[in-house]
Amino acid sequence: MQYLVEQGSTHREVLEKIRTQYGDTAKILSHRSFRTGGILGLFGKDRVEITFYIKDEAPRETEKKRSELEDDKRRILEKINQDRTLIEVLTEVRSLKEMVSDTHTREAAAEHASLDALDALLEDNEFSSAYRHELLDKVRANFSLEDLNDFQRLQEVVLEWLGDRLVNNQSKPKPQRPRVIVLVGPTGVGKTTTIAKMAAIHKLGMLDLEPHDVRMVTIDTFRIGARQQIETYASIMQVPLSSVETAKDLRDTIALHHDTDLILVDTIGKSPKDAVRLAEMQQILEAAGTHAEVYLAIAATTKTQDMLEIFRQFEPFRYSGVVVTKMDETTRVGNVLSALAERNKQVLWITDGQRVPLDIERAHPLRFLMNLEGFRLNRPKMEERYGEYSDRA
Ligand SMILES: Nc1nc2c(ncn2[C@@H]2O[C@H](COP(=O)(O)OP(=O)(O)OP(=O)(O)O)[C@@H](O)[C@H]2O)c(=O)[nH]1
Ligand SMILES: [Mg+2]
Repeated sequence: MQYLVEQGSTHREVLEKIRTQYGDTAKILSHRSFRTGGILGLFGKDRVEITFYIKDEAPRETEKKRSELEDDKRRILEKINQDRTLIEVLTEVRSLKEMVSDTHTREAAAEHASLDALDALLEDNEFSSAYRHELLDKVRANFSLEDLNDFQRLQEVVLEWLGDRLVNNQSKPKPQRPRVIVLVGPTGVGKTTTIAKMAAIHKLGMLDLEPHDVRMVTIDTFRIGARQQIETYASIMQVPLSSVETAKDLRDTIALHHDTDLILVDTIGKSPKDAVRLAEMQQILEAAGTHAEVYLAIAATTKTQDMLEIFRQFEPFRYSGVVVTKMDETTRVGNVLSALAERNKQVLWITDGQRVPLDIERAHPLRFLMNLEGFRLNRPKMEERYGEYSDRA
């Protein structure tokens, strides 16, 4: 705070001086009168002195700002009030917004109980959420609210959609000699066992096949146990076996046995993460020529996400079909169906046990559809659509 003093002849004069200079900010503290000049108390002049202080500037600033803000507010309000169009547009936007959110709420409320029930069935069968969404969207697009009341019909149609995705519509490979089938896949999925099963059913002419002249080839020569395993199968089934280590070996073996009907190539189990080894094996397999059919073996127990990753990692082998192994080890097949549908892969064979050669069958949509828990399947209708299916005990 600033203290100041002003003098004058009269009280009034001094006050006026102060007011002119400082306005209302000057606050009077005290005043006094005194005489000045003259001789021996004579001829002197009466004077007045006022002491005052100036109020701090800060409150004035705040007040100024507040009043400025009030002014701005008033100006804006005036502007808005003048601009009726803007107000109308804003009102319109607000009501549209309310309408949209209302519709959403109504739609959510209108989700039919059959859709919830279907979703629960799919989830229970371990279908991936992506495939469940796809199927439910398809139902919404194809079923009226009234149609949805017939849950039995809804199940039948969904089963048909699932089945249609499994139908093997691949063109049959041109018959050639030798037909070469190569089985690749992650470690321990059952490649060697499946090769042995396939060798047996083709040699013996099981599952409506013609008897074939068959040879097995292994490139799994590094692991003693692995070699013994396939040698045992070969000797029990009396199927000739060749071991190859290089691309040249494989090319020579195929050339040497050009009059064989079917050459089945077993490969080394590789972790799909082992990219270098996979690339080495791929180089060897190139020697089988472009006409070799490569199948990917995958266990039915694999999670959807892992299956998708395996599909991706083995893509360089350009496999044309999938063999689903170990179907006996799971009661839920939604994971398999989801992954197959997502990558549009075709299942050719299914294995469901350790018995060679019994536990193998051609993939049939009913094999998967019958495995779905909780779905009511109209078997005669499905067989009409996909052909007869004989389940093995
Ligand atoms: N439950 C069941 N077991 C199977 C099936 N197929 C193979 N197996 C078993 O799975 C195990 C591994 O089988 P392999 O044929 O050696 O598997 P692999 O893919 O050749 O294994 P690696 O060569 O080590 O990669 C063995 O114990 C088989 O008996 C099947 O369909 N169901
Ligand atoms: Mg093996």
